[in-house]
Amino acid sequence: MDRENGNSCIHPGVAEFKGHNYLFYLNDMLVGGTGSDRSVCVTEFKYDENNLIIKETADNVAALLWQGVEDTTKGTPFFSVTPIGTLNPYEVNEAETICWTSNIGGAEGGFNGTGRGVKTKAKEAYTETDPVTGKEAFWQSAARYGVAVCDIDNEDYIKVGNVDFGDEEVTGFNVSAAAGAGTPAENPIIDNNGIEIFNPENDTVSGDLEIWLDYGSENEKLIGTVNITDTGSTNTYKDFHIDINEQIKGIHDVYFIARGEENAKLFNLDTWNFTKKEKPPVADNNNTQDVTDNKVVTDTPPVADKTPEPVKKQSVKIKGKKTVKAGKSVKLTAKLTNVTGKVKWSVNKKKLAKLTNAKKNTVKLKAIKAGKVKVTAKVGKVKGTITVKIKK
Ligand SMILES: [Ca+2]
Ligand SMILES: [Ca+2]
Repeated sequence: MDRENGNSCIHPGVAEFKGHNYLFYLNDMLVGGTGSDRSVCVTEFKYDENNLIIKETADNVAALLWQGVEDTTKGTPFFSVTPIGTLNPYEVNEAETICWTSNIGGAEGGFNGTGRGVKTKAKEAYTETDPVTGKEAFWQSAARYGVAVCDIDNEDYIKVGNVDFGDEEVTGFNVSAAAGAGTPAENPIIDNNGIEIFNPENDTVSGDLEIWLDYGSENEKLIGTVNITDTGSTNTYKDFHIDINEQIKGIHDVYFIARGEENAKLFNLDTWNFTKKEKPPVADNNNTQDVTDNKVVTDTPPVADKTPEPVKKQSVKIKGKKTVKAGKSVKLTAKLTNVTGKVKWSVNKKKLAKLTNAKKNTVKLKAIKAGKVKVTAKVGKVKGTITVKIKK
């Protein structure tokens, strides 16, 4: 890949997971990001026959725009990866498991002061003398005590992708959170623009955490709100619980949206999990046998398993860049879930854009004139659409 946004210090690392190779690195693409205020990124890569990393080209770079960011303030696309698994919501999940974070109201500010989205920090401060340098070192604290989410402003949200609820009666939600009494900072650090620099140790003021399924889609649903109150301090974590009574099926994106006072940090989050109604154990009638006169008599005749096959959710989703300049092309990919067959592509305004090079699951959209076009991918009766904006 090319250097992103001129960033020179990306601390990269590679990992192989489930047969995929991933590069983790840092860039400063987010609002308020600078050479030293960086965000973590991940992209998938492949090796060639000589075990060298194949460089990404403009064609196979999938922009992250479909992840919910309509524009990048710094102009260049950035990367995402296709999910290869699902998250179990009934296990205790770290709140710092984040697919995406931003602010639904678009509050800006970044590193200094109120920012779009959340940050993470070591859950507890901890220092010890480094045996090599003899100096006080604090960097082990996250490894020892874990990580918490901080810098949570009004309307900041955390998106957690591909959460598989199965088909369960969801009974509740637990979250480990911390909030203080909102005591003003004793020695705030003010930057050159007069803005208070964010200090993760400053006090928080309490607030609400809303739990949404598929926020922003036509199926969005608020399933509960946790009122997070003063736990004694901004670093004292306590468990909060709310009851939920919802039958939730299948895979959803979960959004945690913070609500509360403006211009304040509301609370910190450590872990969360949903609870579900335990299903009664299935009575095993078929193996009860009486032996009479050498004949095997079953108490109850074996019953054919009449449980219908669960209906699998079918979908066609189109992924790709949502903005393109007239004269340029963009590659769109149809992601099929539980459907098979040929993808039929169509575009609603043929004067503005045309579709070429249709392959198995991809098509090239050639932008002709400025405007908005809707592209549809249809497989049998299941279809998905994407709106692409063509700029002059
Ligand atoms: Ca924030
Ligand atoms: Ca945590």
